[in-house]
This record gives sequence, structure tokens and C-alpha cells, in this order.
Amino acid sequence: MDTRALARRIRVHALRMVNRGGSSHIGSIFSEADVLAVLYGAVLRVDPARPDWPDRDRFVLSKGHAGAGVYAALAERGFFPVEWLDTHCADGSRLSGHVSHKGVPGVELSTGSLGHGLPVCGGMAYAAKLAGKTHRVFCLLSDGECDEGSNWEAAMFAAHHRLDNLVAVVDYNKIQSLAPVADTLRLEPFADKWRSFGWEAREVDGHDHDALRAAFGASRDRPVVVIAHTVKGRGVSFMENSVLWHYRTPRDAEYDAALAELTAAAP
Ligand SMILES: Cc1ncc(C[n+]2csc(CCOP(=O)(O)OP(=O)(O)O)c2C)c(N)n1
Repeated sequence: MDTRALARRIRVHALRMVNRGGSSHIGSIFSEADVLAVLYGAVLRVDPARPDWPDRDRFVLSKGHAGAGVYAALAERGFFPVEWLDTHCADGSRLSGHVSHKGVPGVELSTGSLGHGLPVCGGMAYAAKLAGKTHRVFCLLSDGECDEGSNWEAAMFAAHHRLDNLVAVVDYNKIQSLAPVADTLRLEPFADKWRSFGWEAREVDGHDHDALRAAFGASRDRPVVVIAHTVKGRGVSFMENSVLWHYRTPRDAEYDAALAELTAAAP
């Protein structure tokens, strides 16, 4: 699958969904879109016709507020009709703003309260090991989410059990909600922290599809964290690196301008 084209479609779907549903977090979705496209387009071993296939790779979006990106990726991969996306955040829709697994094929875990995805993924990866399974577990975290102590407990657990089937991906866009991460609770030296917890840390440009693909390769003996350096709002110039687009909904001229920019972009 052409992952760059998939990333662009994820962004366009998400922009429409957020506009139509009157919801937020478009900057957070744009920053993760390339990671999602590479995972769903080239890396995850999944079967849309059998979303509960026991040997499937698991993907959990721990930064659950950016769930529109996952819904768009799943629809594009054929887990459910693309038309479902039109119901995002509407009354009675199964596609809630924070990602939900209830009635949505392909979603493994409902999230939104930050700090829970990695602990659950550690359990999934450990269970796979105990059962002698070879599938892998991927967890997408946000940088601000790494303020939550539960992640560091999960990091210790995963290293202790040598969970080489577990991959954490951090969408390191350097902004959390309304302020820079560095001013809120500094993460650096971030990769060294993970390494000191017993993980293999790989740092990449989170919008470079070849680099991401290579970084998702297996490790021989320990859990892997892919620190994906990203830009919040990536793909729409007036949203990039702006705290405004964490909670703001693009409307009217802003929406038109964003859509025009995304649809004009290659590929
Ligand atoms: C436990 C918990 N505390 C607070 C929040 C409210 N909240 C929503 S998004 C967010 C931070 C967003 O920044 P970041 O985690 O870096 O994600 P980004 O959107 O930049 O990818 C916060 C604090 C939450 N969802 N869960």
C-alpha cells in the first residue's frame, strides 16, 4: 500500500470529521498521521475481514483524544465502510471523539484517560509470550502522556519480562495541550531514560515513512521505543507547531484553506 497516499487520506478524512462533528484535536491527529499510515499500510499484520483473528498484531492508541486518525486508517484499510466516518461525534454514533472499541472493528482498546495504553499493551505482549504466540503489540503514546507515572511502571515491567514483541511509539511533537512539553515537564534526555529502563530506543523523523518503517523492525531481546520526532498540525501550514489547534475546530475559511492545502499536497 502507498503509505504516503494513505497518510494524506487520513488527514483529509480527519479534517472533515472534526469539522462535521464539531470536535477537536486536529493538530494531534495530523502529527500522528504518518505513523498510523506506515503501521496500517505496511507493518501491522492484520486482516480486516477477521478483526478478531487471534494471531493479529495489536495496535493501541494510548493518546485516545486523537482517535479520528485511527478511525480513518481503519476505514481506509477496510475494517468498516468509509461512510461511517461521516457519523463521527454525532449523537448515537459508535465513533466517539476519544477512541472506542465498542462496536468498532479493529479498535483494541478504548482510551482517552492518558497513561493506560502502555500498561495494557505490556499485559498483551506478556500474554502473547506465555501463549507462545509471535504477534507483536504496538502502542502509540503522546509526549505529554509520558508525564504519567504508569508509563514508567509499564516500561519497567516490559524490560523485566524482556518483551521483545512490544513496540512503544512516542509522537514527540513537543506540545502538550496549551504549552510546550519542555516548559511543562521536561522529557530530555528522553531516549536515555528509556534505555536506562532497559529498552532499545530508536529516534526518527516521524514524518519520514522509510525511516519509520525501518524503525518498526524487530528487536532481538528487549522492548523497543520509537521516538518519532513530529510536528503538531503537520500538513497544514497555519496549524503547524501551533498550540491553537489542540482544542480548536477548523471552521469556514480555515477549514477550506486547510482542505485546499492537503488536497494540493503530493502525492
Ligand atoms: C489522565 C489524563 N489527564 C489529563 C487529560 C487531558 N488531556 C487531554 S490531551 C492532553 C495533553 C495533550 O498533549 P499530548 O499528551 O502531548 O498529546 P498531543 O495531542 O500533543 O499528541 C491532556 C492533558 C487526559 N486526557 N487524561
